[in-house]
Amino acid sequence: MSSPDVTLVAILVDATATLGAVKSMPELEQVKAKYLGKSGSLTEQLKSLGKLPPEEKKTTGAAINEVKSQVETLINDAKTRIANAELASKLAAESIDVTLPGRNPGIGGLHPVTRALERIESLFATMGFSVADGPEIENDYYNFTALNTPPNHPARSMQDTFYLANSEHVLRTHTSPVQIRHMQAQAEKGGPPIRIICPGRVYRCDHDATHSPMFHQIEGLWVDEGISLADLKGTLTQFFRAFFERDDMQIRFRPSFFPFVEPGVEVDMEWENKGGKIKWLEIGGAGVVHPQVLRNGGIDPEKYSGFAFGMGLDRLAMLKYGVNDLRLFFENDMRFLSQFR
Ligand code: 2NL
Repeated sequence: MSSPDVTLVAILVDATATLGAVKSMPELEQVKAKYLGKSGSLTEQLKSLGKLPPEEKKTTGAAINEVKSQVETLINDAKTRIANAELASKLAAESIDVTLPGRNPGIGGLHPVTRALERIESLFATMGFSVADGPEIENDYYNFTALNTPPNHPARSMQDTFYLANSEHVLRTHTSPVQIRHMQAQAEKGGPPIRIICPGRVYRCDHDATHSPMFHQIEGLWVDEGISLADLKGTLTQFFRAFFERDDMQIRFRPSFFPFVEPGVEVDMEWENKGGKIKWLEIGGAGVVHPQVLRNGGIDPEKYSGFAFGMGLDRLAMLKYGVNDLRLFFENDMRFLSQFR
């Protein structure tokens, strides 16, 4: 066996090199055990002290302890170095580059039909109309009977109307039932004046390029003493000119028939197509509210009269924003919708 001094120097040289190269905490623990563990080289040195003659114990013991404390210092240095390196790499991995542009949260925008609706609502508001709504599932009475629709009318057929399984309820085919309900509620509160528009989803058994089983309608109703067809013509002409921003737009009223009005009219507007040709475009229906419909709404037709109208909201949005296929409104394709943001 070599002298303790030579061995101690060898241990110190070895520890300096090994601990200088250690890269991780687990590795450091292993290296530490190699020198200071239960059977580590320095521990073995201390154990062998007992075999030495008493006069050598003191100096050799002091030498071993000196090396031991140097190895401990090396271990602490390595620990600090590894901890710093681990922290640095963790910080690098988690670093936030505050100069990067922010993530776009995609704030979205209003659907073109909603945009058209908000525009229509605010235009009618300037003429004193408020907005009313009601249930999309209606009973036969409010959807048909109260509107003077005869029992055998084709609109009542299952070909045209979605019936619920109980066959008493339907998906409303127009928003007129909202107006009946509103007249009844208003009758309880002393009757007219009534000036409302009723926008909303309506449903019909129809599906092709120009028809969707669900679409949007907007109806309007003005009931008071002395309201006539002249008020209807003025109100709708004013509305269409404002909506399409065409002060000289011509609106035409053609005699027509709907069970809930008398007289009834079809409303056409002047429209310039792509070739620059002026055409008449049918845009809605209207009329003077039938006396029986007023009675069904709890209103005395001897005292009051009114006009009502209905038009397709989707169609108005298509014309306003130049959309040529109704189905685009309901497919929710972002390539289409994002054009309206
Ligand atoms: C159309 C036809 C119309 C009405 C709707 C109505 C409502 C009540 C009383 C009387 Cl409560 N009339 N609404 C009147 C005439 C025509 O709509 O072609 N819509 C797109």
